[in-house]
Order: sequence, then C-alpha cells, then structure tokens
Amino acid sequence: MKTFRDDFLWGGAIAANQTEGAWDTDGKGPNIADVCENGIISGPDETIKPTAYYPSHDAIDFYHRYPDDLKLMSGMGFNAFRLSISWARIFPTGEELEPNESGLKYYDDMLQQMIRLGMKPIITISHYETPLNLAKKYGGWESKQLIPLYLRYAKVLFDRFGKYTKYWMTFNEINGIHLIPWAAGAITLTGSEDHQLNQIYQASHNMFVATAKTIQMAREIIPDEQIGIMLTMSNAAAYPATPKPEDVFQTLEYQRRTFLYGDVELRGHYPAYFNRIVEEHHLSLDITDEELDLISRYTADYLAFSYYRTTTFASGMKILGDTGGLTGIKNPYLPTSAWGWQIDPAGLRYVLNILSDRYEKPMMIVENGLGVIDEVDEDGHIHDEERMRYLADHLKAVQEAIADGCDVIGYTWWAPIDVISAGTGEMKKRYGFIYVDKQNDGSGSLNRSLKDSYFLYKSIIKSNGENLLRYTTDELVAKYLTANDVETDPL
Ligand code: BGP
Repeated sequence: MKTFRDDFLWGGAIAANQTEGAWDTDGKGPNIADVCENGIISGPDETIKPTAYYPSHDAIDFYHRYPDDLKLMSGMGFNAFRLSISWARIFPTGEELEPNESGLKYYDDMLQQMIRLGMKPIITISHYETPLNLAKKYGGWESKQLIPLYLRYAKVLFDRFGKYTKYWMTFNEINGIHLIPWAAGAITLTGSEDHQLNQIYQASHNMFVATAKTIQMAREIIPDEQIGIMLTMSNAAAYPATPKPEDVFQTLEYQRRTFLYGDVELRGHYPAYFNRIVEEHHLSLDITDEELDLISRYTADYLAFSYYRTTTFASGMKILGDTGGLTGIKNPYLPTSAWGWQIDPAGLRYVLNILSDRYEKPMMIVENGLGVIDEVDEDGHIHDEERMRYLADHLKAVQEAIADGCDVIGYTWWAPIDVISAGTGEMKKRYGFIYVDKQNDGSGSLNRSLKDSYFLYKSIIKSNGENLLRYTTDELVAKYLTANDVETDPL
C-alpha cells in the first residue's frame, strides 16, 4: 500500500497570539487578538480594559521559553514546525515605513534555532493577528488599503527569512471569515444580512488579491518557493442529514462556501455558482479586471487546511459555527468531544479525496487535533488516551487517502503543546502532547511535562507511519499508555 512519502513533513502547528505572550514587549503593537478577553468567538472589546485578564497577553510564554520548547518538539522527531509571525511585532501599527528590528531579531533567532534542531519552518504570514490599528482605522480587510501594507510586511519577511524556508501560507483559515469575521478578516459586520455578506466577500476578495500579489513577489525573492493557502475544511467536510434531495443540495451549497476559496486561489477564477450568490444577495463588489488577471496568473502552490470535525446538514436549518467550523445537527454515528466537536477520522479521508479530485494540488494538513480536559495523576503523569486514539485514527485515515492517490505532503498537529484556545481563550481546552502547568485563571508554574501521546507521536514519526499499518489503534494506545515510565521505545 502506498504510504507517507520519504520527505513527509511531520510536525506541529502553533500561532503567535496563542503561545508567545509578551503581547506588548520589544515594541510589539496591539493586534486584533489582543482585545479579545474571552477568545475570538465572543468578539473584541472596544479597548483593552486595564483590570481585565486577557489570557493571550502572557499565554504560555513561548516568547521567552521557545529554546526549550523547540527542543521538546525535536524530541518527538519533528522535521517541520508551523508557526505564525505576529504582524504587529514587525509593524506595530501596520503602517510604519520601516520594520521593528527587535521583532525581526526575535523571529530570526527562533527560526535559526528551529533549523539547528532539524525542523523546517512553515510560516503563516497572518494568523488572526492583523494590527489593531488597521482594523480600527480602515475597517480591516474590507478596505483595499490593507493590500499594500500586507505586501510591505510580506516583503520584509521574504527578504529576511526567505533563506530559511520555502514553505509559507498567506492567511490562516481565510474562509473562516464567514464565522469569525473579526479574527479572519479584521472586520465587524453591520446592517442587513446582505450587507454583511457584501462585507465578507469584499474582504475575501481583497485577501485574494493580496495573496496573488504575495505569490508574485515570493517567486522573485525565494527560490523554489511554496506559497499555500490555508482553509478551514469543516464546510467541505459536510454530510447531508438524509437522502432527501433538498438536504443533499443544501449540503453542496455549504460545501461551496469553502470551495469558493479554493476555486479562486487554486484554479484562478471565481466559479460560476458565485454569480447567483452575487445576484440573490444584491452584492456590489469592487472587483477589477486587473485584479482578476492577477488572481488567474498567481495561483497557490499547495492547499493547506485545518480539519477537526465533520458537520451534518438538514435543509433550512440555522447553521452556527465556531473555530472548528460550522455546526449542523448531531451525527448519531460519531462520538463527540467535551466541547461538542464530533470526531470523524473517516471524514478526513473523504475531505482529502474531494479536494484531490477538485484541485489536483499537493495538500498539507496543518491543523488536526483534539481539545480535551487532561487529568494529571498523583505521579504527575497524563494518560491522554482519547488524544492518542484521535491521533492514530486520523493518521490511519491520511494513510488511506494517500493510498487512494491523494498527494499529502505534510501533517502538523494542532497544537503539540497546550496553548490558549483561539475560540474561548481557555487553557482548560488542551491539545498538546506537552502539558503546560497553567490554568484558566492564569495560575500555574508554566512548567512543561510530557503526556503519553508524546511518545506515540514520536514512534509514528520514527517509523514514518509504518507502525500505523502494523498495529491497530487499540494496540498502539495500549503500548504507549504507560510510555511515561519507559526509557526505550516500546515498539
Ligand atoms: C482554528 C485556528 C487555531 C486553533 C484551532 C482550534 O480555527 O486556526 O488557531 O485555535 O482552530 O480552536 P480552539 O482553539 O478554539 O479550540
């Protein structure tokens, strides 16, 4: 059976605003995440409240602890690491003519350390971290004035860090703008539903143009560059609730809310079904022929996406969403996490196949993971069986998809170390293989310790996924459940 390629990128993914802390250190300006007291779902505060606790302001102090944290990552055998650069560390208001050298130096040191430890950086240029000034002054990505400012920022990154890596992506979960417009587009929706859709599609278009121009620029600066787009796949990972034709077609319409982004940025043009959306919602978008030409000429090199769960749709139902994507009705065939996210490894194979058929591009799964409440036992160990099952089952599904013919080039688990939740600002919702002693109220020593899943992932990486073929998930979990106690690799 065809399996993971020899140069498969194995690693983990984090974002600056959920890990670094040091939110106003060394010249960094405020960004859109800094004003969200309880995560991005509940939205931003008008200004930073002096007496309130903002969990992301100190996060897990990765800013100061990255040398040791990266060593723990490389201990798992990572050969890749996805991180974001915090735009406001480089351009504090987004409008300076010259970058902030302290911010650049911080990332320069960190990237060098990463490379020394054998990890290829995979860089997200903007991960819910637009400088706050750009949201307030221009209304975020609804304004085309952000395009040249983003390009100035991207150019500084390519000039300085292009020598360290060829793997970049322009915007985290760009299609998440439908669900979390503040985070994904730095916009605040106002007025009627049609007006809000207008804002969403104008901002999306402006980010399409920024992406195309970024790709154009990267091709001049970085040899052999790989510039990806990054989408949340929950809309595409959608099942109709019944075989009723209305359920089936409406599911397709929800899937198209994601496909549109891939269609434009990978195929290079707006799809025909977009015309009907424009017409029925009376959209009036500022899209020029010159921009359409750029979009058609500079399409992305690969498709990166996040995948946490699938969604089930029934026609006419009201759809809600969060950081994991859309939420439809409960699928009776799937288990559900403590945060209500339905766990569906087979859905990952389905999504990879759909995307492979549609785009025929290399794909990178840059976020996949499970947020759970971890229990620390009296010996200080964390036997995180649920996370281990999720990991093994999803990687087995990826392996099946590769055997189906999908070109999957990498997998970066979200998040290899416990981080602040993007959606709710909690610490309690833990994703890591590495435990961070920090609680929701900010208390804790910030000490790091290894969960059982750390050793399972390490063994999977070491065998380049071969042990996934040889052992069942039950066997793998049984072998690594006590892995904290063993010196040698039990497999
Ligand atoms: C994605 C974001 C990540 C991450 C993840 C999990 O939408 O790209 O930043 O946080 O969701 O969501 P949460 O942290 O809310 O559990």
